[in-house]
Amino acid sequence: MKSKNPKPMKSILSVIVLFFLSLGLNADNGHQLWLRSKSNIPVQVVSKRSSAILTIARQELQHAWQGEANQTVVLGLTREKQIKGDGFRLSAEGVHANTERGILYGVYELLRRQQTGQAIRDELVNPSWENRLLNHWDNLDGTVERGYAGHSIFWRAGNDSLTVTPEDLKLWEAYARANASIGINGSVLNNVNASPKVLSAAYLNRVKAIADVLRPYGIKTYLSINFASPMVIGRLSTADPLNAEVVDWWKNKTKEIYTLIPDFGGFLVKANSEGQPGPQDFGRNHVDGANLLADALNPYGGLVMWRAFVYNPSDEDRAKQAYNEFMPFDGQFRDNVIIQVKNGPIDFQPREPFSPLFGAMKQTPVMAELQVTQEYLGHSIHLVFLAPMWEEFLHSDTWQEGEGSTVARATDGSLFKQKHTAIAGVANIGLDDNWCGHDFAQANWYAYGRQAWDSSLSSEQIADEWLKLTFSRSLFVEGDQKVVLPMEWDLNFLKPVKQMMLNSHEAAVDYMMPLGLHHIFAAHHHYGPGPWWAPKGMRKDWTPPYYHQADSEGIGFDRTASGSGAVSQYHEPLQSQLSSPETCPEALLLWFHHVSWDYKMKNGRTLWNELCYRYDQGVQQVRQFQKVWDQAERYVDRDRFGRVQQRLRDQSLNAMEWKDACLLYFQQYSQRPIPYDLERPVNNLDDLIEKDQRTIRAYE
Ligand code: GCV
Repeated sequence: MKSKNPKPMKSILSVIVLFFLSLGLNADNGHQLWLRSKSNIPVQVVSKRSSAILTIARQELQHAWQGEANQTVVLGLTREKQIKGDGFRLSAEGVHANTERGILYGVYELLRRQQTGQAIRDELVNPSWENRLLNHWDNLDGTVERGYAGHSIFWRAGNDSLTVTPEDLKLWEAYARANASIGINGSVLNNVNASPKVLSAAYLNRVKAIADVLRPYGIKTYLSINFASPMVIGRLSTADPLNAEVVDWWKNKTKEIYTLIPDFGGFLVKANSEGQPGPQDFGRNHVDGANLLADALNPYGGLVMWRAFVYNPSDEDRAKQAYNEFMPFDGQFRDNVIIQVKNGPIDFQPREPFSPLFGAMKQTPVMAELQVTQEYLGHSIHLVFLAPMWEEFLHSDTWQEGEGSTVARATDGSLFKQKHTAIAGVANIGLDDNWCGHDFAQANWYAYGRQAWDSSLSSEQIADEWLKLTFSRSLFVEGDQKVVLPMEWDLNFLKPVKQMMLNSHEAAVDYMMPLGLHHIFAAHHHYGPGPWWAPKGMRKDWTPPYYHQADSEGIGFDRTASGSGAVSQYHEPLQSQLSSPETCPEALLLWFHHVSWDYKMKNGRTLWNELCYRYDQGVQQVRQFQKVWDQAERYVDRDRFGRVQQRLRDQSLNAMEWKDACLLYFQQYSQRPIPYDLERPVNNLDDLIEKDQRTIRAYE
């Protein structure tokens, strides 16, 4: 029947349209990261020069300007001694820098300050490190080692693996823009477990295509190389770094790369580590290997980043090995070699002391390698904001040149004369719509860039900026989006969510490996607990019992003079401080000491009870995060809210597994009750072990 009155139909239709529109408002796949701001406010950008970088700087201002309408912003090149490298000067006039890259960074800083409500005044802003890199552990078949956000954005398998598509170009450009906005100026495009194929002509053409997209955003392209490449793709009979043919092969290959990519950054090398080839295979050493590549790169200004992540199944404590292997070479590397050292002496554990190589190698530039991807911190399921961990690390005092010789200062050129300085972060980026798998993992990409730019930034400031840039000041009620007063948003969303982020790393340490425990995760995937894992015949230094050393007396790795002696690698007075359980920070107690179950902690509890309380506290914190997030629902679009809510539920379940697994397993040794005021385990140890073994079987 025809409606007598067409109006209701029209209004039904408009309601349907509105409904879908509001669904649209609520659909946020997170792809825009922290670069959401758009504005119609006109701005007059004045620049005497024009170039690809300056065009981007201008467009960014026009796209997101939030200052006075029609204000003039001057972008100018200058020659000011106080401005270092990519630094810039902000003023009421605009941005001045010694390089175009500096101008671009200044523009992003200006816009960030507008968007986050920070003051813009005359200021000189210099970066902490000259080279601020992301390391991608991306394989040429598109998989990403320790990647939890989908396949590689650079590589893929299949017939079109080397075809550069318009989608590739668009994605690479969005990636470059995000990096530039936080000051990252270098990308290593492939895994350190490197395929030699990346140096073949076909792959180098793709590298060139990527480099061409990254360049206007000030980003240099680097490659991880396989030390045996001259044998595998060059068909030489050796890769001996002192062999003349090998030397020539690297010179020619380097020339080929620079012909395609004149601003190529250099090579990252994992050599003689975890089965990768290296100079030791030919009776040579790290200096021979690194200097070979350094000489090939030197004419073009390229760098070698030579990793110190080395360890063997010897009797020597793994935590001591990199120091023992590299210290004798101090001062022997070319000045375009930088030794890349993971933050801790073992391997990106939830908490480690800093590697003793920082500050100790005084005549060789050393750079830190941080892990942005959460290999040991809950993959892209757990919400763990890593800035506090990196802040703690960068501000750790090595004492190598007296008090205040922080890791940051020992690597940024302010303590030692270094021709080049750098820092690297292992990326957490993949093809997932939101780039990082977890919407809050974007904050770790952001934080890495910001801390690499300015090591003095606090985690609090970084979390504040990221939240303001990533979530809009809105209320989402029944699909309808309304702008809210800043005060309301600050109080109900910003404050609690920021606090959750700031507490999240310590919470993860507590429910995974508190008080200095380390390396007790499940084999292969490194996601859940596995303190029991020690199959017959397995290398001891790959098994958790090697690290926790639990027995009927107590728990922890004795690294004092009566144990492995690893404390001796630290400078006084730190060495003495770490040597005694009374003065060792409790957060690192079981890293350096084997202590009895009844050892009295500073708060009066026994070690066993404290361990129980810590595990419990970690779990309770995550339960609390769930409450914080659920209360934030009104202020977040439905998509992102739902994704984070689901992950927090999974995190809670996993945190409980960690707690139950570790406490029930260690209880077999401690023979003491879990304090009765704590929640009882909800999992059986046998079930957890069986579950772990099933997963391991799936890997093997
Ligand atoms: C890229 C750990 C990781 C490996 C990684 C290695 C490294 O062992 O589990 O996946 O390999 O560190 O940093 O080289």
